[in-house]
Amino acid sequence: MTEPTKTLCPYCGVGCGLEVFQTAKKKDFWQVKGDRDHPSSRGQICIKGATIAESLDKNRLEYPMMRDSLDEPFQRVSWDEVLTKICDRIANILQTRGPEAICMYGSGQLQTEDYYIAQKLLKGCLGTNNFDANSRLCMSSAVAGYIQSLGSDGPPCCYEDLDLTDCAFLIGTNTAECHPIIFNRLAKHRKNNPDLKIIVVDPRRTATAKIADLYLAIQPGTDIDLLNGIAHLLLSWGATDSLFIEKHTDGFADFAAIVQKYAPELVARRCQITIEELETAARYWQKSQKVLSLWSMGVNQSAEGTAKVRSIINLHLMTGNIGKPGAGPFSLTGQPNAMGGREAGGLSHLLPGYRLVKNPQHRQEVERVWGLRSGQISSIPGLSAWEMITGLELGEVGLFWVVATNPAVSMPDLDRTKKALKQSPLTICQDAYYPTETANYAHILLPAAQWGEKTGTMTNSERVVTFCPSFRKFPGEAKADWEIFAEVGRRLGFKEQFDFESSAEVYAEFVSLTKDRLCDLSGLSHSLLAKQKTIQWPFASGETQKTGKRLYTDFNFATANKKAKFAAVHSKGLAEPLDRNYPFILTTGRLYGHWHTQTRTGKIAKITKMHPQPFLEIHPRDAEKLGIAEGNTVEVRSPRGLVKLPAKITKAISPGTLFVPMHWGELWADLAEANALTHPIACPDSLQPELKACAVKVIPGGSKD
Ligand SMILES: Nc1nc2c(c(=O)[nH]1)N[C@H]1C(S)=C(S)[C@@H](COP(=O)(O)OP(=O)(O)OC[C@H]3O[C@@H](n4cnc5c(=O)[nH]c(N)nc54)[C@H](O)[C@@H]3O)O[C@H]1N2
Ligand SMILES: Nc1nc2c(c(=O)[nH]1)N[C@H]1C(S)=C(S)[C@@H](COP(=O)(O)OP(=O)(O)OC[C@H]3O[C@@H](n4cnc5c(=O)[nH]c(N)nc54)[C@H](O)[C@@H]3O)O[C@H]1N2
Ligand code: SF4
Ligand SMILES: [Mo]
Repeated sequence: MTEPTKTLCPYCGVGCGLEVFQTAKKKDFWQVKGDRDHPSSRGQICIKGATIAESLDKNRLEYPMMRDSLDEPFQRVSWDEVLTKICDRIANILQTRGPEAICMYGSGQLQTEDYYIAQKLLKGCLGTNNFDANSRLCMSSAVAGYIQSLGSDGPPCCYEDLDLTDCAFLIGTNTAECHPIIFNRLAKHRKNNPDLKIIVVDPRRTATAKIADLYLAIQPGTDIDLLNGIAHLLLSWGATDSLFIEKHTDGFADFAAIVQKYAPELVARRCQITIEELETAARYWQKSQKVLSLWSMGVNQSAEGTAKVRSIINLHLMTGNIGKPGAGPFSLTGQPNAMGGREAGGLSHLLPGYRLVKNPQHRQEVERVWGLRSGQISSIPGLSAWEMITGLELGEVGLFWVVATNPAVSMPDLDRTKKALKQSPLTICQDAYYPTETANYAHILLPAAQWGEKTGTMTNSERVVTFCPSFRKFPGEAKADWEIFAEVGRRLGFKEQFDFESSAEVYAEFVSLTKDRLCDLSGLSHSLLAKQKTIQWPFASGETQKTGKRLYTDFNFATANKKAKFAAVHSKGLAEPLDRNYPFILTTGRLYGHWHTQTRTGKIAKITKMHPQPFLEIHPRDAEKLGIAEGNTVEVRSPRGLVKLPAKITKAISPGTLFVPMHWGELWADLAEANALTHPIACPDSLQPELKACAVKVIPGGSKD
């Protein structure tokens, strides 16, 4: 057996440590086990991590490919030819239309080094902030909520808090299936501490709800009613931390005034829970010394996502549950390096080091390090993911460069998305695999080296950075994503800006831009990480001892006056109201074994056996009313599209609500795309679309047309 390589699981934001090794007998055959030394997972892994090696060599994209139009087959081309074509096009667009016609759409599955070089190329050298990532569909409400309430992005908690809390408040998260190792840790704490209270808030009774002391099956979109309702009771019971509110927060009076309006009767009616259930939730908050809130897409993917996040933080501020062990508002990141992406400035309104495009000082600081003239970085936030789609519709986008994401499955309103993609004058799809649904809409395919083939870093939900070294050769002519961007930059004349010999040099420059920022990683380097394997930030240069565990332990927040801000927000409910034609709420989400659009997990027998086909969850009462039996093919329509799926009749879903998993795109099944139905209406602050709810109708036997 070879010496194992310690690395990070490239799937979810839990960020489990893996050890990858090779049995000497078989070349390029890899096995994986949990890394017992990794502080975030201590040797545990789930089925996705355990089977990752099986996907490494299946259906890889190995060579650059090109075609002139979407109805032609792809032809293999050389890197030189394809890069010449891309650079000519960029130069032409810059000359004729300006940089705003160039867009890159990236991913929380890139390494930090890839992300950073993409920012430098687009936002720095080309002068457009049109870099957005699939994190827009994922974490952007959490980012906006943290910034507005606490002054900066950055989850304040760590996984140790899972062992120390006396009340875990899980809202809009199916932790058991989507962050299983975090769930296991909480379940273990529960076993050892029968006094621990667990509240789960989700319209679906998921596997997560099974460990709940209190499960609240709220109506989709009523989270703010519930959160304000809990605040109302705490306030009326005098269960607040007045000293904390007084010394460390602003805006309490306005918040309290709003909350007055959320009387238990009203809240219970809107959420469709009982007053007793609401009171029990508030009692758990009141009685606990350390409340830890965990949330994910049931909160973020909403037209009021930022307000939902801020309403969670409100409860923490009014009870002083932040900046101390076992307590705090803890958003669970979805992808393995969505956190690193945020650090590197990987959304269209951000710059590296938790900086903002709109802030002139921030722009200057970045321009200086990038060796650019003052004013080169635009002060206008770039297009968000969905705005890139509408930009294509309007003919405003001349080059659409998609990297490590599969928008032809994961974007809302797929019919509209696909039509827009067909209108694109030039789409580049830079992916590790072929085919993918998005490749069908591309003119150029660039083969990317993936996890295990390039050396870089990733940051997990608890701010732990893990070194991910390469252990396997690039397939064919694939290249690391950052190398592709750097080569384009050099060819466009930015030789000095992209004069990097290795990803270690890229990382060194990136961390220098985090000095004295909340996400201070300036003490990190590839060489230190190669030795220590993991380091939690903040970790400033010159640091000798660990400092990274929790943020805001001195209760000095990242706002100008160091005080956290209460949000006074009303509940608005769902963006798309139900009506007689579309009387059901559809929600969408994930299953334990599959990863997103199945580019990897769809090829792993153990996983496809676990989840053989897509389905529609419907409550027995609704099924009976509509004459639907288990397994019947049912058509579901929204104003935008349709799916036809076998019915899975279950009490796990609330009456009036339906669920479809998001994993089946057009390569994997016919008429099974959850996003054929969803709409793009987004939160006005975070621009994150409401992928968790749309209005639909159910046609039991299928429609005639
Ligand atoms: N197995 C697996 N794990 C994954 C992933 C994967 O693809 N597969 N992807 C990763 C990524 S990128 C992400 S973002 C995370 C997502 O992790 P989660 O957010 O936990 O997963 P989802 O299934 O998308 O949605 C969570 C829950 O939100 C609930 N929900 C819907 N509407 C509402 C509402 O209005 N209010 C509340 N309170 N809840 C609501 C749904 O019923 C669902 O159970 O998972 C990560 N982990
Ligand atoms: N209806 C509905 N839609 C959703 C969601 C939902 O809950 N409901 N969730 C949303 C969320 S939270 C997310 S995160 C998105 C996820 O959606 P996507 O990002 O579209 O899903 P993935 O399948 O993870 O796509 C990642 C792609 O990157 C490729 N890849 C992997 N590693 C590398 C690499 O190193 N380099 C390159 N260049 N390519 C690589 C993979 O082959 C794959 O094609 O979906 C969003 N869409
Ligand atoms: S919990 Fe997430 S990080 Fe851990 S092994 Fe599973 S998919 Fe990988
Ligand atoms: Mo995500």
